[in-house]
Amino acid sequence: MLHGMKGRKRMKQKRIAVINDFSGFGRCSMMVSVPIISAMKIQCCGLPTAILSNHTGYKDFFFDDYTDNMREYYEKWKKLELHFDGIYTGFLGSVRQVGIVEGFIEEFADRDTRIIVDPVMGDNGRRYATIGDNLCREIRKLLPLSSIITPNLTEACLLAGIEYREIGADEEELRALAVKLSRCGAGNIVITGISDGNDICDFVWQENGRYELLRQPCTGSAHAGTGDVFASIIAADAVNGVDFPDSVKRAASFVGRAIALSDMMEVPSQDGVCFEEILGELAK
Ligand code: PXL
Repeated sequence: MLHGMKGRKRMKQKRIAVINDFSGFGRCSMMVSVPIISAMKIQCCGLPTAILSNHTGYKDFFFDDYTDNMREYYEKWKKLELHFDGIYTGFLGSVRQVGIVEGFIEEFADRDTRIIVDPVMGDNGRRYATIGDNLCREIRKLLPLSSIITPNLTEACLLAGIEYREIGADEEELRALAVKLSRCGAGNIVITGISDGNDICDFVWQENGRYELLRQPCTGSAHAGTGDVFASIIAADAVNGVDFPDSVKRAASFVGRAIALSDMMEVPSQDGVCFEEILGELAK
């Protein structure tokens, strides 16, 4: 054991700042990112955007907007002279938070910092309860700063400013959508969770214009928080230097298995996926 530790000591551990809400119950956002990114041997540091008792998919929730505290909070990180190999942004609780995130990136990112933007705005063609028109428009401003974005189809349409419809796995339509997002400044793009018959597909667009549609059999029912599980794996892999399409395959496979297990264990769809059961696999 000592020998192994000695070897590890020489390798510098990577560090990701996660800018996301803290929803105490429901297996999403920070509660998902911290265990997953940590399991992948990266130090995870959290800047909360809001504190919720449970996510907004439940009928009722406590919501404490953290906008007014965020700058003062991260100024202390500046004093600590922290550096991040990755900055991963998720759920934003107010329009002003977009400017705060831009400020954070300006302060903490250098040329090598990977910026993962998960534009958390909605699902199944509908926006989440707290996401208004202005916030939608504002979130677009983060695209030019991104190395990777991870929208689902609903979010990709909202970002591109087009009407949501079930495109399915039409590669030409998905390519056109990715081109639009790329023209808005996005780096690598993965449009996640596209339903096609009995399959779930992810459309992967790389900055160099290469694209592919990845497909796997649907393993079970839709659960909350799967986008957060997915994006956390993508963020950790990105700072670990994993090839983007390989990373998407790994994230999709992990989420697929977590969904299957959640159905087997009868986890209610709102309560997220019981990823804890297989978290150890990500450490390998
Ligand atoms: O999983 C996305 C998400 C994150 N954070 C909050 C949410 C949701 C989805 O409903 O409500 C607060």
